[in-house]
Amino acid sequence: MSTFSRFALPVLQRSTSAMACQALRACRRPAKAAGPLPSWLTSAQLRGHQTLGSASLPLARHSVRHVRALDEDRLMEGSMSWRSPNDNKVSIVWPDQHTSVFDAEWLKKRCFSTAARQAMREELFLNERYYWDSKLRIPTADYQEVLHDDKAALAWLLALRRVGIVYLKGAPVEQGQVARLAQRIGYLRLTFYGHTWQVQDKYMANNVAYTSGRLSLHTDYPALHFAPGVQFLHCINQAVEGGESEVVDGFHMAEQLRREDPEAFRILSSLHVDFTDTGMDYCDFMLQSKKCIIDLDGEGRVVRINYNNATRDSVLDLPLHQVQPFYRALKAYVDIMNRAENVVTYRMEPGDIVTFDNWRLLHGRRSYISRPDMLRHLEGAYLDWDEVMSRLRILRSSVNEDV
Ligand code: OGA
Ligand code: NM2
Ligand code: ZN
Repeated sequence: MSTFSRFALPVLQRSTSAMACQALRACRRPAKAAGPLPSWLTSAQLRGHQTLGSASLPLARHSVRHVRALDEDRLMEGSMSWRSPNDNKVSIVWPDQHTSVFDAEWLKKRCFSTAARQAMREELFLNERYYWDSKLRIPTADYQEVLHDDKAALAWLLALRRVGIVYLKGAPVEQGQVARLAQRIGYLRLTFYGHTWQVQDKYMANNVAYTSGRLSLHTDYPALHFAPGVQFLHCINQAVEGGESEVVDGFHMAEQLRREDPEAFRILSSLHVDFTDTGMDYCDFMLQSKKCIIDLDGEGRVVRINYNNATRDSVLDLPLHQVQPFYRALKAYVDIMNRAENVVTYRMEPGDIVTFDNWRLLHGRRSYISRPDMLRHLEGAYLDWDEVMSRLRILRSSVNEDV
């Protein structure tokens, strides 16, 4: 394979780079800066029947026009020859005279050039994000359409991935809807708080979320080393007063921190802090975890935010000289996320479901007046990104086949 690939690379590079440019142009639209939403993600478009050809990454069809060997000194040696017949196949005659026939498109997708690998990675993982600030108009779709129409479901999941938050309207005002939505994707993520969980002001609350108090901006469940990737919250009953929701784009904030205070960014993305959660719900639990507030991948890109003051442990396992730098760095990040220009505020009404990327967004709620006869009630559920991305890929191929 490697002999073949090294030989194939220069031959395929011309057509592949054209393909990659096209894909990259498509990716660049959800650019890493706040601004107006790309047209395919506006609420108006999501509400209607969006055609998703423009939202997926187009891999144009190419024919193999000509093939030539460049500087393959050792590898060529007359040991292979290429044919590019009109059926868009590439044939290789190997030194032992057996022939391999490849579909040219299949082969191009497996090219080792940087651009081709980037295009393929983007097609599979959709890692390019659209960053936003307080000006965001949250993409909105119809709950029933998402359940019954594959195009609407694909538009929902694409926006969930790119923007990180999608609002669904028109759900029945009764429990069970977040589970139905999870079934549309695959299955939900069970945690110690149950398959789904009821956010209400509860007697002897085992979590600050189950009070009528304010929840400052947080991600859910950093006490789990593998925190849930996606969260659904369905409003069944809203408070008479208070209870508004707030969200910020944690990735966008992290990039602001990286620019404005690189030392704080370095500290938050390298020091591990402790999270803890003890109690009894689905069953009894005593969780401990160690996480960076900002998780990076091998190439230094932000991939997950872990931040929840309610479960950040008072045990801080750091050498003394790192304690104050850590708090200074955390404050720098929190100051950015509390800037009015970064926060989106909305108020959920019965029948609304908010779906969001729990690895990326921080969310909170204002305190509310709790009345026993008008109990505020949200039902929540978690999913993981693997299952969501799996459904997104399936929908993308089936919807694109129908076009
Ligand atoms: C939670 C949460 C939001 C709300 O339960 O973790 O963030 O509006 N709830 O109650
Ligand atoms: N609830 C809402 O990290 C957390 O404790 C998030 C989880 C209780 C399921 C809250
Ligand atoms: Zn929460």
